[in-house]
Amino acid sequence: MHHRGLTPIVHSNREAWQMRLTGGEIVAEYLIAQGVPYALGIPGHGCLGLADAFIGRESRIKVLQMMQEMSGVHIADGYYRARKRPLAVFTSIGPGAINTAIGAGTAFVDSTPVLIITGSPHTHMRGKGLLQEIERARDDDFERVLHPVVKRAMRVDRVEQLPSVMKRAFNVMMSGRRGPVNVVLPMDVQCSSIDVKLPNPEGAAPSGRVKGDPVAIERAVQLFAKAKRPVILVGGGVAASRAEEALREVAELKGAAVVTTMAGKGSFPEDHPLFAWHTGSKGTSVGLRMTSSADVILAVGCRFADETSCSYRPGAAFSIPPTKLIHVDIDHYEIGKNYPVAAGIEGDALTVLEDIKAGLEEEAAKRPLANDEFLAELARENAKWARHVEKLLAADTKLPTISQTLREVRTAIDRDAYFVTSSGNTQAQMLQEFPFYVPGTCITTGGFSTMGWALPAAIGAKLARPERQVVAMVGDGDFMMTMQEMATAAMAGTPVVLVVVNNQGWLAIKDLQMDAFGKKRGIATDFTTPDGKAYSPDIAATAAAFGWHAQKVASRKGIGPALRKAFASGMPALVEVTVHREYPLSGSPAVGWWDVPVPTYLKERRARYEKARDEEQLW
Ligand SMILES: Cc1ncc(C[n+]2csc(CCOP(=O)(O)OP(=O)(O)O)c2C)c(N)n1
Ligand SMILES: [Mg+2]
Repeated sequence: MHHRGLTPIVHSNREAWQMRLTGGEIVAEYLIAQGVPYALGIPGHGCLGLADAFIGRESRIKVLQMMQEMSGVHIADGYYRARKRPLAVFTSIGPGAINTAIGAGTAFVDSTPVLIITGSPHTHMRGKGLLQEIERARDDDFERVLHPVVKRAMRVDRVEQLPSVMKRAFNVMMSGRRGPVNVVLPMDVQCSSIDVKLPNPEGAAPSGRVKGDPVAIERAVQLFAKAKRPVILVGGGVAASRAEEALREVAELKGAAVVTTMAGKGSFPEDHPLFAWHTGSKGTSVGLRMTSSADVILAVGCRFADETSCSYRPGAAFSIPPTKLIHVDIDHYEIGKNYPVAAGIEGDALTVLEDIKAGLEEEAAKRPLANDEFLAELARENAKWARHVEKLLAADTKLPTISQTLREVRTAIDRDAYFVTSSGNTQAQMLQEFPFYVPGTCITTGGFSTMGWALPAAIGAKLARPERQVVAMVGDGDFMMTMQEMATAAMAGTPVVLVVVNNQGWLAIKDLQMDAFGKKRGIATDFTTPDGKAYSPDIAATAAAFGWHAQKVASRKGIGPALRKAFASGMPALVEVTVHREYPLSGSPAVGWWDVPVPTYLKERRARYEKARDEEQLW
C-alpha cells in the first residue's frame, strides 16, 4: 500500500488486486472501476503509454476515436446530459491538448463533468522544448491554458500520486456544481509502474445531496405560499439534479407559472398548462410578462445571465425588487450575484424542492394556494404566444422557414426523442417555438452557445441512449465547424439524425447586425464567392461522402418524409433543408431587450441604445 488513508480495494476485477500497474493502466482500471464505458481519444506521442493500456481491457472500456479533440469533449458532454454518467477524453500534448479548450469551456460554463486527460512531456524533459511542449514562459506550461475552463486542474508528477489524483478528479467533477477536470499526465508517468491497490470509488466520495437551511426554506415556503403571482424560474440546475418531478409537484401544488432559461429548457413538460415558456432577450411574450410582473419568483439552479435578464433592464424580464426573489442554487456564488434575495438557499435543487413541497403541503391543508385569476391570465398569455408562433408558421415563402422546419421536425419525431442544438437561429427559435414533452430531452449548450457542438453532442447522446431517437438541428455554419465528426458517427455506428438548415451564412448574426445596426449593416455574415454569389458546399453530398444516409429537401412538405426515411435507414443520416434566408423571416423576432453596444457613428441608433442602456441596473 503506497498511499495511507486509501480505502482498501473491493474490486470485481481480481487482477487489479495489488497488481503492478503502469500509470496508463491505473487510469484505465480506475475508469473501469468508476463504470466509465467509453474513453474518447486521439493518440499522439504524448499519450502512447496511456492509449496502450486500454489494450486487453476492451470488454470493460471501449476506446472511441473522434476527429478533433474538442469534439471528444462535446461527445462526453452530450453523453452526460443524456445519461448523467461521465466519460473520459484523452489527448496527446500541445495542439491535441489545446484542442479540448472549447469543449472544456462549454462543459465548464454549462456545468457538465468530463474528465480530460492530457499527455505532457516526460518529467525529466520539462523545459527542454520537446516536440509540442509549451515552455517559453514556464516549463511544461500547457495546463495554464485550460485553467479558466476547468473546475480543477490536476498534475501528476509521479505514478505513485495517480490513484489519489484519479479519485479526487472524480470527486471534484461529480460533486457540488459539476464541471470538467483536467488531469495532466506526463509520458513517463504513463509508462512507469507501481504495486498498487486502487481506491474503491464507493468509499471515496461524498454521498447524498446537500440539504438547504431549514430556516431559509421555511421563509421561502411562507413567501411562496402567499404569492399572488408566483413564478418558478428554472435553470440548468434542475436537470443537473434530476429534480424535474419535484419541480412539477411544487408548481402544481402552488399553481405557479413555470418559466425556464435556455439551460433549463425541457425540464418541465411544455404542454402543461402551467408552462409559461421563456423570459429574457430571446424569450417569449408570455414568459417576459410572467417574470416581470411576478410578486414572488422561486429561481432554481440559474445564474440570471444577461440573456435571461434582458441585460438587467428593470421591468423588461425582472422587476426585483419589488418582486421578491427566492434563489436556490448548489453554488453559493450565484446567490446574490445579480439580484438581491428575500431568501437565498444554498442546496441541491431536488432536496430543496422536496422540502419546499413538504412545506407547501402543510399550507395547502389550511387554505387554497392557487390564484385562479393569475392562472386565467397565464392561459390568455399562452394563447397569445401560440398565435404569434402560428403566424410565423403561416409565412408564405418559396423556401421553408426555420420556424416551419422546426414544426415539421417536432411532428415527425417521437415525443421522447432527444433534440440537440448548439447556436444560431436554430437554437434561438428552438427556444421560442419548439416544445419538449419529456424532461431531459432538450440538449443544448445553454450557457456557452458553442457552434459545432450539436453534432458531436448528439453522437454522445446516442451512445448514451441507443434505444431513443436522437436528432440534432444545426445551421450550415455550425455544421461546418465539426462536420468531420460524421466520420466519428460512421465509425462508432451511432445512427444520429442531423437536420442542417442551409441559409448560406451566419444568419443569426446577420439578423442581429440588421436588428441592432440597420438593414444595410450586414458584414461577413453571408457566404459568398468573389463574384458576390451565395456560396454553399453541397452539404447532403458531403454526408453521402462520409458514408451517411443523405437527403436534400427544399419544401416544407418534404421534411417529414425525409426524416422518416432517415430513421428507417438505421444509419447516421443527414437531411439538408434549404431554407428561406431573407430578413426578418430568416429567423424570428427577439422580443426582449439585450445590450448590444452600437457604434457612436450610427447616431440615431446609438442615442436609442444609450437611452435603454441607461435604464440598466447592475446590482
Ligand atoms: C464557436 C462560435 N463562434 C461564433 C459564435 C457566434 N455565433 C453565434 S450564432 C452564429 C451564426 C450561426 O450560423 P449558422 O450555424 O449557419 O446558423 P444560422 O443562424 O445561419 O441558422 C455565430 C457566428 C458562436 N456562438 N460560437
Ligand atoms: Mg446559416
